[in-house]
Amino acid sequence: MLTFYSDDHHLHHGRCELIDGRLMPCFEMPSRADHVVQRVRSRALGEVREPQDHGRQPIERVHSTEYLDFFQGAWARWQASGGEGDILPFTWPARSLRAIKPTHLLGELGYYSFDGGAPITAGTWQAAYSAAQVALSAQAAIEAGAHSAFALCRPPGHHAASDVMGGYCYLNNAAIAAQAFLDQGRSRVAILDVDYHHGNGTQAIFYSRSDVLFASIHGHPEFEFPFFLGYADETGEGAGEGFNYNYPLAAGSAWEVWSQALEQACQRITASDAQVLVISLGVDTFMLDPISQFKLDSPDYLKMGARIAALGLPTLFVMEGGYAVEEIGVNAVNVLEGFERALKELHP
Ligand code: SP5
Ligand code: ZN
Repeated sequence: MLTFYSDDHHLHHGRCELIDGRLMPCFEMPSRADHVVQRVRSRALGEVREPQDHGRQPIERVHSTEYLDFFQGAWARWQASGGEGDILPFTWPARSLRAIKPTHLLGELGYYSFDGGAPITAGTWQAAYSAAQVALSAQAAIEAGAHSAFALCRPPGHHAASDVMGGYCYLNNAAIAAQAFLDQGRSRVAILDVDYHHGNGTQAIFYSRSDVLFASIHGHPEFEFPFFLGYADETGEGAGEGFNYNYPLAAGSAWEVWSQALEQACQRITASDAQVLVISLGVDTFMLDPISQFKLDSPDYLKMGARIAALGLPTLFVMEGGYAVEEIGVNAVNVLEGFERALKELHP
């Protein structure tokens, strides 16, 4: 399997996030992607390629121009106003307030975010832009005939909506790639989100559309971030009714329970007539993940990849979360190796 990867992710390194009332070093750190690319290389999964630059246009198919302009220009404005340290929002237009965009940078950041978990640093735009190009380059490889590809994106993307950042995410890499498939002639794409957290951004982007089926398996929003989306009764609206499926699971869920949700999601994908599959590949479902509460073990990721392969669709894997840094490479690459092994058994 081809991997696409850019060293530009190192340009994004937030200092801290608020966890359980304490400021902690950001769990979403550069060594995550470094471990994954090292594992890709040590397992000889296949060639690792630099992304090509597809420009801002395919990103604008998913994100609003105003949002992108704000994000791209935020650091220069911060510096010009004498700001030091990361740009972090602290006020949001929640119920009882008005969602009018302020002129102050921190007000505008509150307008364009849903939590304080997405710090903007000097290199955040460039890192996120390159991650989107990584996803688009892997998408292009599949459009050019590859059966699968791995977009080793960092920062991740699935919490980002059209004009909202949060949850370590700025640009929705999986959604951008899915939209590119549609723009290049595919009529339906399925996105399967296996990250521990609900892919609220991806769901929001495609919620009223029938050209993208979205299915997500995640910690129940009653107890887990992002708390305010991801219930099972969210099945799409308007033309999108029947094209959104959520599988919220209890804390402590291990493979036996998790794999039943996977089976249901896979059956929905098969029934959807999707021509291509995008996997939002988070491995924060791992038992030792420091911020998550599922109990998958490393060999389970091989089985996950095998079940995904049985769908028989061209498949783009897009890296999302996973914070057990020592094991993230093994777990992520296990999904890809399980996928490839199963393909060989299905089509020797
Ligand atoms: C892409 C992705 O996986 N984003 C996840 C963002 C999660 N941010 C909130 C983390 C809250 C962690 N609470 C953990 C409590 C441990 N005692
Ligand atoms: Zn996650």
